Amino acid sequence: AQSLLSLFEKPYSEVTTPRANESIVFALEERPVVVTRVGTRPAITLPKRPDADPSRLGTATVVPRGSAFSFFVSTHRRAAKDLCDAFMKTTGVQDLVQFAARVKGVVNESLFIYALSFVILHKKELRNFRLPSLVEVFPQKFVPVEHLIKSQQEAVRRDENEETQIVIEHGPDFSSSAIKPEHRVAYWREDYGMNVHHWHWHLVYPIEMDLIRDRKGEIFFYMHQQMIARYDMERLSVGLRRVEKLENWRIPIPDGYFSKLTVNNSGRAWGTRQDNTYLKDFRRNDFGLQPLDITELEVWRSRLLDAIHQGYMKNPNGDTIPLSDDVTSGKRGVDILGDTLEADADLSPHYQFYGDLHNMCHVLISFSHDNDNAHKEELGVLGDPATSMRDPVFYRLHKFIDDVFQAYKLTQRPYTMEDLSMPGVVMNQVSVTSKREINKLTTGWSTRDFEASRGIDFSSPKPVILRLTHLDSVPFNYHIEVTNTEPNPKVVTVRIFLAPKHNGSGAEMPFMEQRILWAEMDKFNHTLNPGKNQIVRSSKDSSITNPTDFTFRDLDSRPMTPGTEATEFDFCGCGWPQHLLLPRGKPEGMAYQLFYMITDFEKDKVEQAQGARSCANAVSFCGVLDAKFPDSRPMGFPFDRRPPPVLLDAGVLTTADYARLDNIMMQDLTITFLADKLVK
Ligand code: CUO
Repeated sequence: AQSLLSLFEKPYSEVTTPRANESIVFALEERPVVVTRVGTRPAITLPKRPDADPSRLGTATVVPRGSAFSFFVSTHRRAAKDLCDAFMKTTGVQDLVQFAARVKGVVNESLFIYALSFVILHKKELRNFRLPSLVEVFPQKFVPVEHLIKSQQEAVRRDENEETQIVIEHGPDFSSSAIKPEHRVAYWREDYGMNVHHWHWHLVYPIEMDLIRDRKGEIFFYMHQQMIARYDMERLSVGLRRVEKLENWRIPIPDGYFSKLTVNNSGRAWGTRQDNTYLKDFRRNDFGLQPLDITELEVWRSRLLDAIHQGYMKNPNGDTIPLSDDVTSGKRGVDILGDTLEADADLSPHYQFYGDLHNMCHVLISFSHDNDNAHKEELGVLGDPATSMRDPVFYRLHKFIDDVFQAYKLTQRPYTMEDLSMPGVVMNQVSVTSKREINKLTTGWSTRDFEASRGIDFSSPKPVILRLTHLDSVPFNYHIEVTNTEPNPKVVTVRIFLAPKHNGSGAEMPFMEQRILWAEMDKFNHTLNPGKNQIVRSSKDSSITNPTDFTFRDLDSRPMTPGTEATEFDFCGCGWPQHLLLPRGKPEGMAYQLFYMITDFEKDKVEQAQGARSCANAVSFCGVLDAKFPDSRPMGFPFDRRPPPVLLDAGVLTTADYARLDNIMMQDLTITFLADKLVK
């Protein structure tokens, strides 16, 4: 198990052993493989064996080593599938480790880590193996290279007996100045945890991988919609307007982006984008892709919008595929739309016709600085899920994508009062408490240490620490008092959402404006006894968060026992970072609202096959591995649709009008940002 973990270390170094005779170990099938971390001793490359024969790897080698690997590029997806297939065919942990150790020096480094992570999630015997944090595997995807190089030089200069550790500090103000307003949210866009989450999300919901993931298209819509809602909350916290969709691809993109990150260890930089860059027709021939014009993107978009407004798609045989979220069997319309728009060539009803809109938008924007390879420049950060959320254009693109989904959602019938209410349940009181304060929450800064020397060879015998500053919040509890007016216990689902109380102009929002700002905070089941019930729920148990991603050191101290099945499984890293559960708020305090809703678990529940492994965290964003999504309602319920006409008839409708129902309640609260280190 240890050697499997070691394969994640130093992706840009050859697989090496410190002593020549250790390479013999690799030739003996029955012996465990020892892949030792490289110290200061000279490295020795392993001999190639026949089973590392490139013919077993399919197209996996088409992605050049040392360059970017992009899951948004179809040829790279094919390469990933071929490598994952080869890894999946290995028999047992030892075989995987031996094979992977040989492949490591042959295929693209990011692709290698992707495929190794994929196989760990999907191979039964590896189910309780946890992935190390991507921050430690690829520090250069999180921290500007100049900081890393400085410490590399320091490490070389260091006396062997020097006791103090080398610490690279990286904070929210390192990569941009205050000149451009967009940089006010840089601390959030460049947050390591959020970018790690996005990488993991695309790993657990990959496209074209021969995997059956329940409601994959729908969760693509929902998870990304929620990220936009949270981005908007963050923007309002720092006095910016809500993000505007990128829908006119013929005018310049006002905001540029310069990540200062590198793709590999040799200093190859990610592509950058100047302010006011035009999108250009794709004309590169180094990716195995056909040329693609912006016109084509526009045609795909109008076909998708036609389908949405007609209420159906057509497959290549001309059959009609109806799009509706009210289905009793088969896929919801939003699920089909997600697969078509993302797009997944295997699941789109007609990939040739509806195209590859979202993926190719990522690609065209990523290459707007060098669309024809004239400058031999690398892909921009938008091309890699581990870095794409750093760039402001990510949110403008995904706001556009979300708008297409919302256009669809508005064609659906509104929920009825029956859909929204739950007879026999009355919510009496709700509040949040944090450090004895009621309805007052606090955010500030915290730091987290990673070992950069796990991912990069600093030629240092001691660990090189990477200390990242990030937004954080003081934990809190929800208190809910509910009366069950019926004589029997009842299982219910509690749904909690957060939104800003005011829009960018400082006004309270009508329902339709606030609707897409509601961010899920938690969703859980609870059994209500007859009479009054007090529910206390910790913010740490949120349905969207992953409390921590494991460092190598954490994993070193909790070795995996191969073959044993974990009872609970946490998807090895997928989940919104706990430290970003709350938006920043303002130093003077900012008004937010919490929305609480109780629904009948009898209506929400989903029959699962026996033995479905539960994802311990972040079920709402990451689902359950090899099982159905555990909530039968459309994702985003009850905010995914227009309000019921009966409520609308009552006049100007706000979310508060929903709270007239007995099973729904709202509560105002304040979030205060202390521009200082947080004391939890
Ligand atoms: Cu996650 Cu576009 O799907 O980045």
